[in-house]
Amino acid sequence: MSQKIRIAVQKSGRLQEQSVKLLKECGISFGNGSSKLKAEADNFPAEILFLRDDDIPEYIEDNVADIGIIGENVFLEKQKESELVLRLGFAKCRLSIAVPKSEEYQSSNWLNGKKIATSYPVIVENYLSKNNIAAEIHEISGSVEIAPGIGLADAVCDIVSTGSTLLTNGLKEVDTVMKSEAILIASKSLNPEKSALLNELVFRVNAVNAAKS
Ligand code: PRT
Ligand code: ZN
Repeated sequence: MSQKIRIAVQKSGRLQEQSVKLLKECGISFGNGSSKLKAEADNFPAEILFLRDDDIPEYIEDNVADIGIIGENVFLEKQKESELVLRLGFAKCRLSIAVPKSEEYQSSNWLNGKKIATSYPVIVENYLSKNNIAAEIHEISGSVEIAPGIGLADAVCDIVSTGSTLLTNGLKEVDTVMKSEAILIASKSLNPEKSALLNELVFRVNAVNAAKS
């Protein structure tokens, strides 16, 4: 019985275009799924699933998808059963602590007793315990950067790319919690046939990336 590997990519958002482009550069051709949930590849035993990035780790853990492309930040936050196979070099950003510009921030001790707004409570919790800081985490799902301005929190921990969003909201970046980029993740329980397909894909991605550099 020949199997198809199920590859999860973001349905829409910052990872979508480059994830699809990478698969196509690997010679996997399929119809674009902006309105669909899945697409069959014509020339590779694969099915592409279009999902919200946050859901991808869970779909892999639940064996609905076999492999997927997500940001390393989401991979670390979700703590699901899957493994990091390859860093892909796009969607580079960092998860950083930012505080109001006027604050005199010397070290992470400043955060003691403070309230931090974030969409990444697990990662922030680890950062706080690693640095021996007792702070309150306030989880919000979007527009984190406005939290200090409206009195919801003293600091934020959010994704930063150019830094202009922080700047417009009167915040300054004071510490990098982690660096992130798009990564390929895979289920830890692929059968031999799917493992072979993953190896083939990794081989092609490496060839594509080597040709670019
Ligand atoms: O709908 P879905 O849940 O699938 O998407 P999403 O809205 O959760 O994610 P999306 O598409 O915004 O981002 C997907 C992934 O791209 C993230 O998990 C990161 O790994 C990565 N990435 C890279 C970024 C950025 N760059 C980025 N700049 N994710 C978010 N941002 C945000 C940032 O939070 C800030 O508010 O973009 C804003 C602008 O950033 P500045 O610093 O350039 O101003
Ligand atoms: Zn998301």
